[in-house]
Amino acid sequence: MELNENFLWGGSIAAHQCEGAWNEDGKGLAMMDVATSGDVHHDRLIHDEKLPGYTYPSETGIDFYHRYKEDIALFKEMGFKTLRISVDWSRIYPNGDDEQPNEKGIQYYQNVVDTLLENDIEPIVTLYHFEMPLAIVRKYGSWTNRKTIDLYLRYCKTMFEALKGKVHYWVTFNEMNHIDSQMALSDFFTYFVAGIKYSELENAPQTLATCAYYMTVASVKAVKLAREIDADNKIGCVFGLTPNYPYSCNPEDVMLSFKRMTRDLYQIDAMCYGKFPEYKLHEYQRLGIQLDVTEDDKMAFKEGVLDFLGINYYASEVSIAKEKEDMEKAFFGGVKNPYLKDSDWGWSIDPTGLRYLLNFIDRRYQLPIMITENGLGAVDVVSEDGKVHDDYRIDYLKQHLSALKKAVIEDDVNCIGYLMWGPIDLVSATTGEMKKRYGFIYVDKHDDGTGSYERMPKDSFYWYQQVIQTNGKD
Ligand code: BGP
Repeated sequence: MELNENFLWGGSIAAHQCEGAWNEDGKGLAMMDVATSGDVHHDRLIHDEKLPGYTYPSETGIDFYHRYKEDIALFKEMGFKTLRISVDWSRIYPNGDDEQPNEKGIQYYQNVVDTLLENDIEPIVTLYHFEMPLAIVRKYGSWTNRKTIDLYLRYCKTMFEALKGKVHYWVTFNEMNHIDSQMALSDFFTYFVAGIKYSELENAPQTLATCAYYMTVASVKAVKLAREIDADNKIGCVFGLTPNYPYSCNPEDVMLSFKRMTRDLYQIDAMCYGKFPEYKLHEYQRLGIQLDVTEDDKMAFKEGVLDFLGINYYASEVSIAKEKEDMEKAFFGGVKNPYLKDSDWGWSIDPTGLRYLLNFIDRRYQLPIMITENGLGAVDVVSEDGKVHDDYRIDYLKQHLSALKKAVIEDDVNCIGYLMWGPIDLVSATTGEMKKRYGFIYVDKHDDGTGSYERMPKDSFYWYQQVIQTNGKD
């Protein structure tokens, strides 16, 4: 069994987790620049500015900003057909509302994209991967303010024009659904997406709904803009999705599970069906939440239907209506699935969940799907022979690829690509740690920022090379 020859094999990285160079070449402060490394509970701490005495892992990242050529050469060696990168908005408009974009920031992304193209690697560019200029949060109140849509569109326009003819795959947002998903009800997830802390909100339901709505409008407007600038552009939006299972066949469990599984699909509905869904507007009405829906927005939904859907898949969840006290809680909410093992960070490992999710999304939207993230965060040890033997990672990825192939070949799901998350070790988004590693390529950097930053292929590097060469043949 193998996939077709146009299948997009590759990986995904994000600017704030790899670039470093946080204050070089005119860059401003972005939201994630003020997130520290994790505390004992593996949650990152967020401040309003950088404070002395804390470690801010995004400051140095893995130094991709200076080493991108070397890293892209390694991706090429693995045979990557594509690499998904993100643009750090604060490199382009350091204060969010600057009169002119920062030319050095633009130049850097042009250089990265040129290097990818020279290596026959198709760039996929995410415009918003938690890297909004902090100044927009402070001055305009982030996505609670309609003005942020204009600032975002101006930034998108700058990038669409700067990379015109070179980049044909764009992603408007990464995981905006976490503003209002099961997972979002923590400071870190709402901060991640919109730079606001859930626990500090006076009227959280209203604020989160407003942010979610304005981001959705911003996305559909960006889709239209991208097409106007280059008709060959294909534009997607990436969602972080976790399939939800009922703990039992008790209809109460099934109902709760269905509610959770579909809770944050309204944004995807809005982007795929050409209108913001009535069921969500009715729900808001019932809850006394007011949305400022304009005629212009309604037109934007019609004109901004996505070309493809990106899915980040890591784990599944389990719901039970009447939770017993002794039940073990799961990382992503709900209770632990007794049939599944967890990663070292408590994320359930569920390859079948990937097949299930692919089927679910394919049948609901019938749009091309790209798996834009999937991978295993693990502690890697450099052995006495100086190598990393990460057979656990190979095993994880093998199982997930097998599930993906079943979805494509046996279930006829229209999946056009698989991008492994973190093909090179990165700063972890949720914990800020370096010890949570995903890569095919080891980076010699430790949690305190020390290390040579040298790169070294792990065993999985050669395994993935083989996968790509054979188009995923068993
Ligand atoms: C996704 C994010 C990524 C990435 C991944 C793994 O939600 O889009 O940025 O980091 O999760 O998370 P972590 O790095 O915390 O293990």
